[in-house]
Amino acid sequence: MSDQSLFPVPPGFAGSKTIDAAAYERLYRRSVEEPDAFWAEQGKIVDWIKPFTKVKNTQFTGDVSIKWFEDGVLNASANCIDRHLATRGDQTAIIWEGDDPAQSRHITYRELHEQVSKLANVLKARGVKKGDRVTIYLPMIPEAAFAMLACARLGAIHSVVFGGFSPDSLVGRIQDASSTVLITADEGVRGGRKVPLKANADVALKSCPEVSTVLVVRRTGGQIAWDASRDVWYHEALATASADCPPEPMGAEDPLFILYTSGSTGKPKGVLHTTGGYLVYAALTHREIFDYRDGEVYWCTADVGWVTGHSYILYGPLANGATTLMFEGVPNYPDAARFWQVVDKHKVSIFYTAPTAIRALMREGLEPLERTSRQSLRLLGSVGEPINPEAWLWYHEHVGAGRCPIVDTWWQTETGGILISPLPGAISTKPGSATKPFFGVKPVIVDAEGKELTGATEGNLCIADSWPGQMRTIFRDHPRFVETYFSMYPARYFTGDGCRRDEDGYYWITGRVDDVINVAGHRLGTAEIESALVAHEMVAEAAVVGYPHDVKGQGIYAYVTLMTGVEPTEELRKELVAWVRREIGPIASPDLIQWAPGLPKTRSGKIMRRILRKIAANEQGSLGDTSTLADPAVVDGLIENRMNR
Ligand code: 6R9
Repeated sequence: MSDQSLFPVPPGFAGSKTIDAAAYERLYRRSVEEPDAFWAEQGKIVDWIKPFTKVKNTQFTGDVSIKWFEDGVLNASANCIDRHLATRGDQTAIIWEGDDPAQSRHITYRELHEQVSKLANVLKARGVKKGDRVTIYLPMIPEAAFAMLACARLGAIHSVVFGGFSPDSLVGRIQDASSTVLITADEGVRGGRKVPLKANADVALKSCPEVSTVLVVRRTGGQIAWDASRDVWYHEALATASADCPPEPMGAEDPLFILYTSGSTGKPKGVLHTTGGYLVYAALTHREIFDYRDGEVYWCTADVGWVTGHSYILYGPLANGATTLMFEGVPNYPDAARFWQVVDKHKVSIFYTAPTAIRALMREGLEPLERTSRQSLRLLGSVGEPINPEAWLWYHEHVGAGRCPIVDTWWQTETGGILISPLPGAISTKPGSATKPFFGVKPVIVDAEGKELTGATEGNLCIADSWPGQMRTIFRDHPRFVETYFSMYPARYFTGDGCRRDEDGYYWITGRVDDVINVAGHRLGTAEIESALVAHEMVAEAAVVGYPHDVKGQGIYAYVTLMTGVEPTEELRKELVAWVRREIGPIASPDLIQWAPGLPKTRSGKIMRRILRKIAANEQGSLGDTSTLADPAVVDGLIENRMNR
């Protein structure tokens, strides 16, 4: 897919704001030239108990210090709930759609206020106060949102652990945060199957004696073990709690949450976000990038266990008084039409999902889409990994019927909110490009030595200056924060991603730079080759890694998942090699192609290339930690059929 395919704003897309390309450029220039003036204005998107007088106080050198709106005082829960009560108390804040299509719930802002206040009082009675850490290990049920907001109301720091994580992973996160309270559920439900959350928590808590309270939400009523000295039913505790709980006044730089994320080395890092800057940034990006309009239903399919769920299911939408949909289930249950049925059922206008889900649904063909109308959709979003043009086009043509702009949003747990994305209505898009930086964001592309590259170029993506949503530190490990993000390229935040900027100034994220391979002296993005492979009509998904090659330094090893029903043959293997040669050039021809019925993925859908690299290098003896995989059994099959023996 070349840079030539430019998709203008669809004619039917009426933006509420008449921002066009020129207005974007003008506003953008001002935002980076006068950050103090720009953010002083934008900071008003939230309500302050005590307004800030200082705006930006950040330093990317030395000990690295990042402060925004530092003398302002606010409360995130009050911004997401209380301030909407007068005008939209009876409006739905959260639509909950169960795993079972027969179950859904509407929660108004008034009900949200009551639930959150009661829970906050329960936590308070259990000794939780400002600055304490509370670990949340819940499925996608409204109580997850209540729990996060209840912590925010008290000024306690929430640490949400994705419900798919193992007991071991939970132990590490509880211990690192030294939480004394855990909020969980008896069981979760996903795709018709039960997830034994309480049983997992029981195993984990054997190693966490400091946890003195476990609040248990009854989701399924399934059999669970009970420790009366520690376990408390959520519904019983709330039954007697007062619904009056004034929000704690928080300094802008007081922590809001910790979220653990994996790096390329070591144990997961506790990414710390603070209150003021994070909330301003989440709210502003949600309003501008998703073009949110009053009364619309907005649906982000992420799990609240990931940053996307924090910023774009919860904080951004609720700060803006939106109706946000929370989905307990999976895209293919009861069948592959589920997403589109939910869109029709709740009249979703804005739909935000991940490329991996789009590719999985593409495999199923058009029939599931044809059973639904999707007339309510106005805007589509993508996040989590580079979207290959094939998936982008399918999303655009079939899901959105050519009517809806796509916002391909690039960002990270560390960035708190979206940094590079189209503003819908303002900019023509290109399939596979996240397009241009958001206001206040200064991307720079550098070479391996840190030299800034200008014009159309390719290199490592850094950000030259701070934005309000930036993480402030790694919890209890500031030296690791400085080392991980600011030591490689001094005075710049290093994203870990590779990036290309084309002649129109559009940014194309090429994948993590640790995925870059060097083949016979040519640098190649594995994402580029994957994109070429999946452009073939018989290929559903592909993952490409480098492996040691005697002559070329590195060879290209491709794991290919075929469309359902396609037979893997020697002939097809040759055809795919020729296909990639044709799409990119001879230097990109895969040396080895392995048929992969499935790829090892994290539970958030990211392909674990580290494992694929080991198998390709014939180093399967040292695979390292595979506990975060969605389906560890996939790996055994890949090892058995590896090509590089
Ligand atoms: C929000 C989120 C961050 C990494 C990031 C990059 C990849 C995310 C992307 C994208 C290309 C996009 N990534 N969005 N790559 N285009 N639109 O996913 O956070 O889980 O921390 O992952 O995901 O490689 O560095 P996180």
